[in-house]
Amino acid sequence: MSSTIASILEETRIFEPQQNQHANIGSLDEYHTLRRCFSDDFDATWRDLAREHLDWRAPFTRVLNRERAPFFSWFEDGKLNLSENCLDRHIAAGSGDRTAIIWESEAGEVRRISYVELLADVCRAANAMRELGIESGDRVVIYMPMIPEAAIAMLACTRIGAIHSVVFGAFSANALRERIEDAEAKLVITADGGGRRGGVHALKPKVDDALSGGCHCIQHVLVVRHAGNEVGKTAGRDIDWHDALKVQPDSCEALTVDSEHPLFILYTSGSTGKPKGILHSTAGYLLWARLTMQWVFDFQPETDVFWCTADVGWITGHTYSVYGPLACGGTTLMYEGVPTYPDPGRLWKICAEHGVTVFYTAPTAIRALIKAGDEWPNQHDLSNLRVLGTVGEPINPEAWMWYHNVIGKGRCPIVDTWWQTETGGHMIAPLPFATSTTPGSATLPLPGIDAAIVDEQGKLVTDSGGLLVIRQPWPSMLRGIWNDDARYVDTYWKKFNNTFYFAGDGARCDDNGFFWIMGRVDDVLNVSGHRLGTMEIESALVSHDSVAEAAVVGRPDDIKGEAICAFVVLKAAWNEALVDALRAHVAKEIGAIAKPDDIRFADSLPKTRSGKIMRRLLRDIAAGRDITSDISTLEDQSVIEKLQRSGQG
Ligand code: 7RM
Repeated sequence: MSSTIASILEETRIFEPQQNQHANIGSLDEYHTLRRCFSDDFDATWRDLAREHLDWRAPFTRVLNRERAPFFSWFEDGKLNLSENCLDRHIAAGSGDRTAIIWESEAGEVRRISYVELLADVCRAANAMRELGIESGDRVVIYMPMIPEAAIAMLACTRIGAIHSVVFGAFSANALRERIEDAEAKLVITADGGGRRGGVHALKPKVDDALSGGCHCIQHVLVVRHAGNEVGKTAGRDIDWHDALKVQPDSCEALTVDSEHPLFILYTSGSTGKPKGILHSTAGYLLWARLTMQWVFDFQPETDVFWCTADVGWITGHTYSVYGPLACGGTTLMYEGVPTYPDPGRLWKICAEHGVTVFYTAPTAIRALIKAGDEWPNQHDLSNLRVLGTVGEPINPEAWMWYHNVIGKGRCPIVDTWWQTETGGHMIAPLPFATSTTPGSATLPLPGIDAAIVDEQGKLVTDSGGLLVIRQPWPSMLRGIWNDDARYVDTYWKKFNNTFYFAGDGARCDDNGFFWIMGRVDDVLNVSGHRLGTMEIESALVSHDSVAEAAVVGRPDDIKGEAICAFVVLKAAWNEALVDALRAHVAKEIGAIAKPDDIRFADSLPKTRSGKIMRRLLRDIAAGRDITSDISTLEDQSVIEKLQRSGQG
């Protein structure tokens, strides 16, 4: 058990919610009433919410179809367009001049884009894509820095029914190629580069590299000029985004699609080597993005300035940097740069300058900023903040208390939100003016979400830890894994006979019914809130010429939550240069975020007699802990001592 989890379990402080008459959900009674609506009539409650919160081109006739469980469909026969719900709808309601996106670059440049301007750009981009032959259902890969064009490209896809797949800019050319090929994308939208730590992070060269090694499905590459770095141009394939858009009309008829029309694919790590293409569909995802904005962030589109620091390459960036705020007609802030540039006060300076009211970030960022010292936030006026959120990993009570006192000055509720790429939006989280909070607990399942903790047999557990499951479908649930129905069933449903969704997390429920998330129970690591598969990193390592075998585990890290520790068996003799070479190799195969923090060399890996790598044992060794696992099945007992020594010096 990590030190974070240990301190969480001893936590007893409780913070009562403040009174707020203007809150969207202003009391625990209201929360329970809404929950009761779902337990009284699940379908009718979802039906009413979907009718009220989305703009439909044609009404749906059926709320939830369970006939093909665990493949579910929601709001069948309903027709709508997502970009119309996020843009045209607010303009028609008179909010066209409201700022949709505030963007700030690392160098301090600021752009403010109104709903009217955003719609015009989305339409031009949609028209340009249509001219390039992109049709409804085609896949478009977006590989961009955090600039408004990333959001414009996403919305433009939805305008014409194309399915986007955003690939995080820090992923390598090889990782990009793998995703393009799996999705069989026709188009890549990228930029020359992005601003990072005062320099330029070049993206287009990585696209060139990815495409040179395959990706025959790609017909065109649209390139946004942004960072000003020199990039090559392949005639006939590469097209300048600005040139393509400026000749297009600023209106574009939105394609009417079915509720279940695929909206996007987002690759995420699982417990096998190959990333999974998580598939989301239109209406259900959009409904939940909007509702959770209103419930969990108490979002008030007329007055709030919402800032989610996540990159659009992650689900958090999809739902809470782009779709959630825009579905509500509010203002979202995008920052292109690192949180500590030019100094550790940067995030707080942005909050002060743009009057951010709701701020959402990851515990890892909070921990890094605590280390920098209180003088940084204290230099800035944070009085506009009213709700604070965290996501991505368990938050340790020390970080929670600092966030509460130093950033929120004791007056902002903290919403610790548990959810996943697969869930599309928040699942377990406090409502800021209704739920009492306690450091380290994500508190209660949202209305409509039937979360529970069960044992390996699927039996409810009450007073101890167990596996987190969701017992009823919800509208923003994943619809499958792209091109891999069997893996969808195997990963999420098989464990409990196709009746419960298995999240892959361990959790515990306390006497108040509050949920405490304990972390992954599978071979998925959470490094700085980024999800990485151990096998993914292992396959990257063994693809290096010198490596015979590798095992990767996590070990606790004060800042990152988890650090990556690799145990490597070499084919040939060891030499000093290998550590750097292997780290660089992993960066090339996956991306810098997957570089092992520790590499330990060994003669062999600890295995059971049936040949399974004993990961729990490796985790103890990586953390420098006493060995807690049963080693009686270990084939060769002498490897333990050698492995322990491998970390010294
Ligand atoms: C949104 C996101 C999902 C995994 C999930 C958990 C962990 C996320 C919390 C959390 C404790 C939280 N999507 N996780 N939120 N653990 N408390 N509030 O992160 O697909 O990238 O990762 O992240 O293990 O299964 S994700």
